[in-house]
Order: sequence, then structure tokens, then C-alpha cells
Amino acid sequence: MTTYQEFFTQNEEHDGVRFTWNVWPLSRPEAAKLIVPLSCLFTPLKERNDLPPLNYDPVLCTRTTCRAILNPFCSVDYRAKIWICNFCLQRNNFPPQYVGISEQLQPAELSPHYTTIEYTLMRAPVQPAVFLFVVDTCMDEDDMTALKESLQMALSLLPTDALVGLITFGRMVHVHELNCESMTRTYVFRGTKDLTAKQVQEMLGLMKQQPNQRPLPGNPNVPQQQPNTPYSKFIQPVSACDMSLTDLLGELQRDPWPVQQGKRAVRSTGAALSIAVGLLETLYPNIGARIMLFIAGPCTQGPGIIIDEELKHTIRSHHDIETDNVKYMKKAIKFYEGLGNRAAVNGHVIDLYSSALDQTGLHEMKYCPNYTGGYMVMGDSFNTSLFKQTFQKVFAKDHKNEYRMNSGATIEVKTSRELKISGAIGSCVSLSQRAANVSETELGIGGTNAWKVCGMYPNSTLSFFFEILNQQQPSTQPLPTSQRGYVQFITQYQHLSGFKKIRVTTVTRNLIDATSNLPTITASFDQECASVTMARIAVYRADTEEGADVLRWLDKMLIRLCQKYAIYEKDNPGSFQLTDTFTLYPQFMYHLRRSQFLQVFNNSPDETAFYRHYLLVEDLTQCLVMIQPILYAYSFNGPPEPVLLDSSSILPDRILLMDTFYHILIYHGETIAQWVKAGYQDLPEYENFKQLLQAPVGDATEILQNRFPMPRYIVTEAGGSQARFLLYKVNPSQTHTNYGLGQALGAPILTDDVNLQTFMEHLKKLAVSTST
Ligand SMILES: *[C@@H]1O[C@H](CO)[C@@H](O)[C@H](O)[C@H]1NC(C)=O
Ligand SMILES: *[C@@H]1O[C@H](CO)[C@@H](O)[C@H](O)[C@H]1NC(C)=O
Ligand SMILES: *[C@@H]1O[C@H](CO)[C@@H](O)[C@H](O)[C@H]1NC(C)=O
Ligand SMILES: CC(=O)N[C@H]1CO[C@H](CO)[C@@H](O)[C@@H]1O
Ligand SMILES: [Zn+2]
Repeated sequence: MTTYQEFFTQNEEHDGVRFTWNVWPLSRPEAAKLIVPLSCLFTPLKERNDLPPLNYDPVLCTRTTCRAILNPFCSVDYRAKIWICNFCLQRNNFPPQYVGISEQLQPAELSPHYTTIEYTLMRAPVQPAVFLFVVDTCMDEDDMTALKESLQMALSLLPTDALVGLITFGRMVHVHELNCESMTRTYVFRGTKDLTAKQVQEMLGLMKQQPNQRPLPGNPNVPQQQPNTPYSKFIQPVSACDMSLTDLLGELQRDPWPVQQGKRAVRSTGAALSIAVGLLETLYPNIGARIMLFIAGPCTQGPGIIIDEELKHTIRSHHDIETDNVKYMKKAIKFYEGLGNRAAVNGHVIDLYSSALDQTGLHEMKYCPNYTGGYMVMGDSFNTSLFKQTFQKVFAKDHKNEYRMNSGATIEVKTSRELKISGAIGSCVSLSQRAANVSETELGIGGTNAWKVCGMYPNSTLSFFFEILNQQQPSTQPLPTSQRGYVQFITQYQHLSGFKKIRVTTVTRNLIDATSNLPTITASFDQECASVTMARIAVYRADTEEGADVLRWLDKMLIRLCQKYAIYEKDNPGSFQLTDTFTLYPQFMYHLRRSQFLQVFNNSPDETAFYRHYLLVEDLTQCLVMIQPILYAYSFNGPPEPVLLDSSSILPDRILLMDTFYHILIYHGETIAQWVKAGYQDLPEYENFKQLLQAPVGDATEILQNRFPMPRYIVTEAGGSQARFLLYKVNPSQTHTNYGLGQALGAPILTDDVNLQTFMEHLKKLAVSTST
């Protein structure tokens, strides 16, 4: 007998799926009363080592409204060679190549072990990956040199058949020809004008370039097998133009236009990105392509302007946004959102690499990576290990020596008749594919059963929301006591090797009558999944709603959850008790309320966009760390151990290591800091102190090496200015009001907000109160 916790982790490892509830109510009104919605976190390309290579196409249900894929939950009549679809109960014949199957000789896709399986479509054309670098040249010499080195390194890490292109911009936009001869030409565009895709095509002569290379739609005489990836003088195979591109990058100069005193550099980021999107749209629709945009400051002219040249005009803050004191923001958001959408429709990814001390406009540009599954990387300079190592990791390979980057991904969700799909939250856009199983009630991006994700990586994780249908039972008939519901995820993508692949994950859960079996449903609650799901809904809402309203909504949901699932006597807070599956949930909500996701005023809008982006794309484990950071303590009293995220954990003779996902922080307690100042670590007789100092550094290095994007690394000490990162995060269990006693124990924290203990007391009172 496995516990639910084991069941959750097994499912996550096996199928990349975690559901908020793992037994589902049978009726719609009962499902609506769950408070935490029925949903799952799904990691479509979860790394698996044991998937057999299937080099054939999947078998589909023949019912045109269903089209589900053959899976282990289908019942099979081996004698008659028939399978019954578990989604629509259609009887299907096996295709002729399955003639040899029998109970002993099952195809892998029917094995109960392969509820997740992957097909490589050998008949689909193999498409090379396309990379278009779009590079800002308004930066100082050091940054420019470092960035050029990183780009040259990238060329050596790309698959040899990849196609590459280069656009650079400052005041003007330069589209570089990459022919292999010595003379390369550049097409120059003014950065003030927004060009339509058609104008870009005409000005670059793209229409005339490759007249017959692409098969015309509907022309059966053109052989489909011919690779339909045209080259152009702007996009060339890296193997052919490697030398000329390396030279070109080597000779790249900073933008020659002088920047006057009191002004910002004139940057045409919007125009450059628009040309890049237009170029790929013309040449490579529906082929996995990536635009990599590198910026060192905000766009200051033309389409997509974030702020004008005058330095005395400061870039918008959260306060400006709240008071509607924003001149360019709305127009800029609309512009970049439009570009993100166009790229997504074509299956193209846009990555944003921003390196500057001030804001660069990630807040306005976030839709580009958000709609296309692109990366968002934020650093201070291109000449930092944070940028260099992060960028290198983009091209990293897994243990099978395969790239982790995939493109052109779509996800379709099939449900059995008990369920409908209400929406998705994550890095994706709707494919507006309506079907019988699409719910009227939307949560997240709804009204469809398929989404375009474009860029997808092993950790990419989306939330999907479901609705239970009312089972039409005549009132005289009792509800069936138990039945099963099914969900199938069909993920199609272009692997960087050029092959098209389809990953199929089919999962099932029991449905029971919630009115008589609530404890069974309660016991199936996955509080970790629920915490991440509620955090994602909150962040999704925060995009369009007032922050205070989102907090109120979160509080209301938490109180209602406690009212429904806790055990207590009315009006007796002392009797309040949460059952096992709920004990950690209020604590996650407490940390979520205080987190940078919802308390934005300590950060810039760019930082908020960056933080929120990763909450919407990472997997459950990493999202939990973002909500409630992990704290480890190192001391002479024993081996390193995880400790409470609480001010009482901050002790003078301890070193702490905090992981917030975005930051890795090492904090030396007061005594430790004094010893370091005294130089004990350099004395031979204090070798063990040296080792104690080293231990967290070693662990931090390991995290830094594995994480994407690379976190900021901070080393600080008691009283250090950077210690605030730690002090903001811990629960202020000892504030100045109850200081005296705790002095010897932990560091006091200056804060107005309530601590977890007070929060829980309020929560209990509200939950048990008969008047709420
Ligand atoms: C980058 O920074 C390092 C110090 O961190 C410095 O030594 C180097 O000169 C800088 N410039 C380049 C181009 O690497
Ligand atoms: C991504 O786009 C959706 C709209 O499709 C929006 O609601 C969400 O907040 C965006 N996420 C971020 C991190 O900007
Ligand atoms: C993917 O997620 C796991 C945790 O689930 C983490 O250990 C790993 O480092 C992540 N990989 C990347 C590339 O971020
Ligand atoms: C593909 C899919 O999910 N199909 C189901 C949609 O809903 C109908 C009934 O409402 C089922 O019969 C289909 O199997
Ligand atoms: Zn079917």
C-alpha cells in the first residue's frame, strides 16, 4: 500500500503530472465546492530515461470528434484485433501492421508501464533549427566584448546543420548578409518606422529570393519530401557561414552615434525585433525558429519605445503604473504583445537577454517570451558569469547527448465524458480549437482544447484546469458508486535534431460521490500542487487586477478551505485542527502573500515581470522554492540541516544558505563573521572552521551550476546590507515587541507585517466563526 505522497511523486516522475485532487467528485456542484479547483501541473517533456524509441506514427481513434491516441487504458480484443477507445468507447480496428499482436506480444504503447510514450515521426520532413541573433550595439566596450565572445561560443555549440542569421541595432537597424564570399553587405533600416511583414519582405528582396523552393499549398505535383527550408542570403547554415559570421561578430562595433550628456542611447529595439519576426515569418513559417534578443537598455525610439532619450525622464515604477503616470507603457505593451503573438502563430520563439543596471522594459516586452516559450534572463552586465553561464546552458545537452531546447510545440488535451477542459496557465497561446469537451467556464487561457507553446524544455510546466460534468442521472437511479475519468495530453514538437516528435501521456483517476465520501476526496488532496496552482492563478489575476483584490481573493479562498476541510467546533478557535493533507497549505499561502509575486512595491516592474515569468513556467519543485525559499544551517553542532524559514533560525554561530530560486544567499551569523574578520580560517589549528566556511560554498556552487537561469549569488553577514534579502523572507517570529527574551536566540526583524503565528491565529478565528 503506497501512501498518497508516494503516489504523487511516482506520478510526477512517471507522467510529469500532479493533480490538486486525486479522487474526483462525480457531480458538478460538488466539484465547484472544492475551493481549490480541479487542475494539474503538467510537465510535458519530463526527462525520462526509459522510453523506448518508437519510430512510427501513433494510432488514432477513428471517431472524428475524438481522435484520442491508443493507450494502455484502452480495452483490446486481441483475437478480433479491435481496440475500444477509453475516451469515446468507439470500437477501432488495428491498422494492418499490428496484425502480429497478441496478449504476449504487445506494442509498447499498450504496456501499462508506458502511460507516457513518445513517437518519432519518420515520415515528417526533418527541419533544421533556425537561430536569429538580434543584438543591441549600444553598450560599453566590456559588455560588447563579452557578448561577442558569448555569441561566438554559441556558434560552436549549435547543431552543425542549424541555420543562423544576424541583426544588429542601435539608432539604425542592420540586417546582415551572410554569404560565404569575402564581401558581405548590410541592409540598413531606420529605427523610427514600424514596417509591416510585407514591407520587410520587399525591402530585403525576400519574395524574389526563393521562388520555387516551397511547395505551393494544394499543389500535389510538388514532392513533399523535398526539404522546404529555403536559405536566404540572411539565414545560412552555420557550417557554411561559420567563418564569415565569426569575422563579422569580431568586427562588430559599438553604435557609432554619440550619446549626449543627460541622454540615453538611441535604441531601435522595437523596429529590430519587428524586422526579425517579419523575416522569419516569411522564410520559415511553422518551422522551429528562435529569435535571441540581447539588450543593454530600453528602446528609446520608434515602435515599442519604453522611455525617451532624456535621462531626466525616469523609467516607470510600480507607483507610476498605479497612478497611471505612464506615457509609453500601454502602447509598448500592445506592440510587443502583437509581435509575441505573430511569432507564436508561426511557431517561433523569442528569448530576451537583458543586461543592464537599470530597467530595460521587460515589463512591456514580457509577452514576447511569455507567448512563445522563450527564455527571460535578467542581469546587470553581459560581462558577468551570470549571463555567460546562463547563456551557455541554453545549448547544454542531457546525458543522452541531446539538446534540451525544442521548438514549435503544441499541446492538445482530450478528456473522457465526465470532464471538460476550462483552460491553461503557463507560457502559451490559445490555438482556439473548440470542441465538445471545452468548458464554457474559463480559467486561465480557455475556450480551447489546444495551445501553442513553441519553446519547450524538460522542466516546462503548464497548469490545466478541468470541470466536472453533471452526470445526467434520473433521480430514481442512484449515482454509480465509482467510475474512472481519463485525460490525455498530446504534445507535438520539433526536436533540435530536426525530427518531429509526439509525446502522449494518458492518466486516470477515480470519481466518487462527494456527498457521502468527502473524506476520501480530502485524503487525496495534494497540498504542494494546490499551493503552486493557487499561486499561479493569483499571478495570472494580478496581471489585470489590483494587487489588493488578488490578496483579498487569496485570503477568502484560504478561509473557505479551512472552513470546509478543517476539524473544529464552531466559535472555538482552540479546537481548530487541519487534517494531514492540509497542514502545510496555510504556511505556503502565508509566504505567497508576502512574496515578491504579490508585494511588488520593493521591486521594479521589470523585476516583477522576471519573477512572475518563472513561476508560470517552472516545475512544481522549483515553484515551491520560489514561494517558500529553502534554508539550510551549517554549524559545529552537526551536519548541515534544513531549518525553518524563520527568524529564530538566524543564530550567531551559524552559517545559513538560502535558496529562493532567483538568489542563492550565504549568511554568516555574527560570531562567524567575527571569526572570519579575525582570519581564523587561515590558521592551521582552525582547519575545521575553514571547512565549515567551505561547506555552504560547495553546496551553493552545485545549485548555481544546475539552475536555469543562473541565480544571483550573494554572500553576506549579520548586519550586512545584503542581509535584507534573508530578512525579507523569513517569518518574523521575533519582532521588537517580543524581543527581549529571544535576544540570545535569534535575530530580531524590523517589520510591520504579521508573523506566521499571528496569521494562523487570525485564520483559525475566522474559519471557526459562525458569523463569516
Ligand atoms: C570583464 O570583467 C572582468 C572582471 O570581472 C575584467 O577583468 C574584464 O576585463 C572585463 N572585460 C571583458 C571584456 O571580459
Ligand atoms: C503571460 O500572458 C498571460 C496572458 O496570456 C498573462 O495573463 C500572464 O500574466 C503573462 N505572464 C507574465 C509572467 O507576464
Ligand atoms: C529541473 O527541475 C529540477 C527539479 O524538479 C531541478 O533539479 C533541475 O535543476 C531543473 N533543471 C533546470 C535546467 O532548471
Ligand atoms: C476527445 C474527447 O475528449 N472526446 C469526448 C468529448 O465529450 C464527449 C461527450 O460529452 C465524449 O463522448 C467524447 O469522448
Ligand atoms: Zn475515441
